[in-house]
Amino acid sequence: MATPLEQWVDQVASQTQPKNIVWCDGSDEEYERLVREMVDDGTLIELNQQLFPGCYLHRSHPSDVARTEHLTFVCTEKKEDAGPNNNWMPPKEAKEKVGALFRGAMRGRTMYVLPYLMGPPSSPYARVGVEVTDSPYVAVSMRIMTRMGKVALERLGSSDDFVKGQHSLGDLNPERRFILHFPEERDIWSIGSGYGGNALLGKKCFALRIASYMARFEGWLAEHMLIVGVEEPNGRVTYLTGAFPSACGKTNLAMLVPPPSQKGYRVWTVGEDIAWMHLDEVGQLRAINPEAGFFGVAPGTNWKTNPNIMKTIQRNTLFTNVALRPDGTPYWEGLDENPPAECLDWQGRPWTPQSETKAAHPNSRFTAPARQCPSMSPYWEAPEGVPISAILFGGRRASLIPLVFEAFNWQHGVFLGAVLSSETTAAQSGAVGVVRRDPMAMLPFCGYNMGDYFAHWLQMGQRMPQPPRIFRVNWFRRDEHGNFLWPGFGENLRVLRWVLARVHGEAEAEETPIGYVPRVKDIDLDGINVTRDTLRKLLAVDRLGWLENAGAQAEFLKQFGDRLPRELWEENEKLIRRLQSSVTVG
Ligand code: GTP
Ligand code: SPV
Ligand code: MN
Repeated sequence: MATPLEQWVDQVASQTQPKNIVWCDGSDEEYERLVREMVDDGTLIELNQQLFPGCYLHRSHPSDVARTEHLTFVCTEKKEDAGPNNNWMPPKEAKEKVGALFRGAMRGRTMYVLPYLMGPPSSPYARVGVEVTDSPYVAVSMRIMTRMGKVALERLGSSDDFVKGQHSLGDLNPERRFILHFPEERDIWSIGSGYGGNALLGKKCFALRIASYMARFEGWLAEHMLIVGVEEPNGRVTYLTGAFPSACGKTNLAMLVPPPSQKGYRVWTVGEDIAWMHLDEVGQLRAINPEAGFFGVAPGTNWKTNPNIMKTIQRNTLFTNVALRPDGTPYWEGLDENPPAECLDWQGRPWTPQSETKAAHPNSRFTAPARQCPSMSPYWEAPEGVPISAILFGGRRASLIPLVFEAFNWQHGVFLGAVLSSETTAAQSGAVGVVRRDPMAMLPFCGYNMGDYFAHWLQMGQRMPQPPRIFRVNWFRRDEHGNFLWPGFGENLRVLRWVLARVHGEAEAEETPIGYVPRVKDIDLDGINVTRDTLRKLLAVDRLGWLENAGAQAEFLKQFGDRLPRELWEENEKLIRRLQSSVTVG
């Protein structure tokens, strides 16, 4: 008798007609063979093996460089279950329309079957997915990003408890590109893109969109969050998670290196993009990182801003859409103070500092094994996860949003997450720098109606005797000349220290209409080039600006109609009342 997995693979094969089928076991030999084949056919370019052993460059199709949210769909039976936050097609229509594109799509190509595990192998929270793909680049990337092959097959056995993902490069034409999710059947169909979040189906498609749907029914949370442990000089380690939209600093915060003046502090990385969080038997929220690798943003990454990731990506790393220097090493904007005199840009064209285009694509990325990161926590694969004491919501905001403030309570914190806003980045196709609301940094990733998602968050709070404290952070506030007011990166530790002190009841704060804001004296400015005056600006609460903002928040929340929990609407009303009374007094 064929297993459910074998039956499904047969079915996809008869639909897509590959010339052959390769079941991947996840071994080193298999990885090396696939890499060799891709170097031979030009899919990968070998980098300088003395300086970057095991590292390769991949150039994607120039129209296929970021997630395409307008081509991403959640196909629930009922439209309102997908919500205003998702594009929607009826499942039957979607399968007919996109099924036509899958028909014969793998002719002349090899189909790779990739069984994978999201979560540490020993964790009760780990889940099995299987991706079939005609892209060997996807196969080797999934080997880095997940626990792939034998370990997943062993876990699955002959069960049908796995998330099915079928992927084909198709013809890479955006007109025929679709990323479809069928959360009610736990299926993913992706065609026409080879790019990360569109094609590595374990990541955003499974671990966020499908998993968030499962989590709602099963009573847990699947979130776009980093997970980090901060060790203080006394040895105490406190774990927190942080939801920041794409390209807003999760990877950097997850592996922060304290500046020299912050002696005795240490940061332990557990995860840098996705957190699965469950309640343990005493109602403590615990987080696991479902991934085994990093798919991180290259531009802006250097030995000063993030030495830990720089160490991680010196070997066994795939670079996508970065520039190539004549000595066979990778380059991107912000890597060195001085750009190379000449190189090949991300499309392989000659580039010099005089060129008007960027050398690397703004969303160029690296794919690297997490275990190579020097700051990985000894508990990063702990089966039960790490206990979470605080949750940060952050985004890029040039004005209005203070460096940090704390929610009054869980419900107010959920509200802060629900109205999270950020300026858009190159991580998704479309305009960059436009302010948009991105609730919990999950707008592109929530696999169901966000009104229901907010209700689920509120409910989770009621199941926790001591829910994590919730904070809003913003490293990106600017002065009138457009310069960042806050140096960011390692210096963000100074903000985390206030967060920890609040968690442990060791710091005071000023109660303002928007939440608890630190006083200037509460943030350590020793050994940093930030004046008390600048810090005052960073922490300022512009009451009139906030009143206007509350109006915009109301508009945003309205779209969820009767699916919006009444509590969140009330939080906005209460905010307005607090602001109004303080404006007239002040
Ligand atoms: P995704 O992988 O897209 O989910 O992104 P991410 O949230 O992990 O973002 P990442 O840490 O890769 O940072 C994205 C960009 O923001 C990089 O260019 C960083 O150099 C920059 N960045 C990160 N932290 C800071 C900071 O504290 N201040 C400033 N000014 N820039 C930062
Ligand atoms: C993001 O865009 O948030 C990423 C990269 O982490 S991707 O996997 O492409 O979604
Ligand atoms: Mn991400």
